[in-house]
This record gives sequence, C-alpha cells and structure tokens, in this order.
Amino acid sequence: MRTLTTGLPDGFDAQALGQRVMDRCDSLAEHTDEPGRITRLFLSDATASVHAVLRRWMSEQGLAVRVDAAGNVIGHRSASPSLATTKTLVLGSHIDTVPGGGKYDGVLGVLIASAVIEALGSAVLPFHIDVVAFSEEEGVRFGLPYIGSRALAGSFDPAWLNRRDRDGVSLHGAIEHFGLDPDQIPKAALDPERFLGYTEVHLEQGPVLEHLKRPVGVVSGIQGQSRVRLRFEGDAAHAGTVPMDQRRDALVCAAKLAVEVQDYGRSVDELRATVGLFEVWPNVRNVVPGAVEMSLDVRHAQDEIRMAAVDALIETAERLSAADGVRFAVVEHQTQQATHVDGNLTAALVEALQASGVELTEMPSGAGHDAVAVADLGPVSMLFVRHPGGVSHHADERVWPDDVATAVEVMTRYVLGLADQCHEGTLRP
Ligand code: HGY
Ligand code: MN
Ligand code: MN
Repeated sequence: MRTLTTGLPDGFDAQALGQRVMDRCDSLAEHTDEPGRITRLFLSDATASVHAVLRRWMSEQGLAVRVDAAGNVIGHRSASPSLATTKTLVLGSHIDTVPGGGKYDGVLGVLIASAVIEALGSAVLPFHIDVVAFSEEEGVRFGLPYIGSRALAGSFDPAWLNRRDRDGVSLHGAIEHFGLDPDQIPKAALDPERFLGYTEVHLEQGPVLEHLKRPVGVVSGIQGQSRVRLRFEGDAAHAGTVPMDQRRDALVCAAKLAVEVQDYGRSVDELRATVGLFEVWPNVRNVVPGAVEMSLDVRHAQDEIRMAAVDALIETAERLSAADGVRFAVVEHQTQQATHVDGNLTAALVEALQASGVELTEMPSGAGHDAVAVADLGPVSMLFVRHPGGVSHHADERVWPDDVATAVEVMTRYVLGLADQCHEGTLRP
C-alpha cells in the first residue's frame, strides 16, 4: 500500500519504470512503414504491429484492452468494485508519427501512462483509468489531425470518412481495411458525464526545459493553429520554347508567397508561420509549372493574432497572383482555437511535480497535441519532458532516462493525488 510519508506505493522504483519506458520506446521504433526511418501512419501495417505489442503489454498489466472504431487502443483499469464510481481518468498520447519521425513523439506519453499503471499495482482508486494510444495525431495520411482523439471526444465528423489519401484510399476504406467498422465510430465517444479528465505526457519538442535545466514542466496552454491549403494555377508550358515574359508560372508565384510568409512570421512576436508542403504539377524538369498547392501552417497563443495573420497572408497571395496573372484559391482552411488547460488538474500536476522535488516550470505548447481534441470533452492537462537538443519530427529526437523516471514519479503522485482529492471530497469521481 501507499505510505503517507513518500506518497508513493511501496517499492516504487522510478528508475526501473523509466528504463522500461525507454526500452519499450526502442522496441516500438522498430515498427515502421519505411525501413531505415520511423514512419507510422494512420492504421498502416506498422500501426497494426504496434497494436499487437501494445495489446500484449496492456493485457500483461491486467488491463481490459479494446480497440475502438477509430483505431485507438485502450487499456482499461477499473476502479475498486467496492467504491461506487462513474468516472474515468484518461492518460495517453498518440502512436502515429510523421515520416522520418522520432522514437518519442507520442509513444513516450503512452508508455509513461502504462508505467504509472505498473506503479499503481493494486492501489485502490475511486475512478477508472483508460490508457489510450491514439491512432492519428499528426494528420499526415489524410491531411487531418486528431482523428482518434476527436472520435473519443465525440467530435468526429462523418464527412471526414470520404477524405482520400495519396493512394486514393478513403478514410472509410482504411478503417475497414484495418478490420474496424467506421459506422461504429460514434460509439468510441466517451460520455462527458463519465469523464474525469485527460492528462498527456509529451516530450517538449523545444529547447525551454533544457535551457532551464529542468527535467519536466507543466503546460500552461496550447497555442491555436490554422492549417490552410492554397492553390495557384497558371499555364503549364514548354520550358524551352515559351519566352520568359509570356509565362504564367504557378511555382514562381507560390515561391514568392513562401518568402512573404517567412517575412510576416518574423514581423509578429511569438507568431509561427510555415510553408511545409509544396505539390507541383506536372512536376517535371522541362515543363513550366501549371499548378501548385502549398500548405500554410500559422500558430499563435492568441487566436485573434493568428487569424489576422492568415487573413493578411491570403491577401498577399491574392496580390501576388493578380500581378503574375495566375489564378489563386484557398482549397482548405482548418482552424483550431488555442486550448486552455484545466486549473484543477494542472494544480494537481504542479503539486505532484513539487512533491517530486522538481522546481516548477509552467510553459505554453507550440505544438498541437491530442489534448487539443480531448478538450472538447472536458478538462485536460499536460506534462512536458525535457527534450535534449529540442529537435523533433526527426530521427535525432532524444530524452534522458532520468527525466523519464521523474515523469513517471510525477504522474504516479498525480494520479494518487487525484484519488486523495476524491476521498477528501474536493474532486467528484
Ligand atoms: O504539428 C504539431 O504541432 C504536432 O506535432 N502534430
Ligand atoms: Mn508530432
Ligand atoms: Mn506528438
């Protein structure tokens, strides 16, 4: 049982639990759709093999394992049968990656949640715990982030099922091919009345904790994000015969906008503006590009600044395309407001962090996370783990075992602290 002095279960061994997380991150990194680098897309073959491993690990922990219709793997730990309870605390993160991603983005949060289950052992809790491995956070395969977490939050839009990936496979077809039933997605939604909250552990993906020499930090909010797809249409033409002053080159116009995006991003404090994707048609060396589609990713903690930036950049695109005689259109505009973390859950995280002897850092998240989608369901909070070098979405992604051990300790104290709050009546399970 838990000893009051340490606030941790008897025999708690953070280092051993942290090392197992590190070893398991190494193991899951082997499951990739592209040999030689880590690429694991939504419901791909590599995802299927990771599911098999996660299901085994979760079952070994005594969790009741299920996979919902959106491809989320969920390990359920029931509250003590002697305690009347209706709510579930959800812990986890995502298992999909960007192409050529790192070992820890997403997976670290799932495995730290699993380590907390290990640490809790037979501790009696007044709420259930679901450890969730979300199926799609990055939004790579269908250009849509948070598919799994939106299904859990009940905000999945059935129209998304018609989206197609680069190979023309629909989201509906991909889910069916994986052996799941898209029509059952509404059943993946948790009942808000039975939801205690969601806490996600994630590597920071930035330099702040390393700079401050802190192992973990509490997230104070997640900045809003606009994901826009723009299209420029000129005239495809022979690269050798058409004189330079008689061209309507879609790529040159798009490239001018990319430079303007960087200039605008540099001109507004704390704004992030990125062109990460260019698709060129016909994309051959001896044809003047007839059409280009490009991405525009704009982020800021304040929604009004982000939206003003998007409006300004679309106006710039219209000006550039008119000057070049090129047609311009906004193909798609996904907008995600800034996410507020829950005060009570975050206060409990702060308490657990300080009880673990860690100096407090509270910091915003520049990256999006599944917590953004789950916030539609109810209270969320996040814990960041120091990210040496701060390079993410890259094979060089790293974390230190000691910091992972610290994160496991903080999260174990956090869960037990929430249980205390339920016993004291300050939190209703
Ligand atoms: O793009 C993001 O912010 C996240 O890493 N998917
Ligand atoms: Mn990511
Ligand atoms: Mn992530």
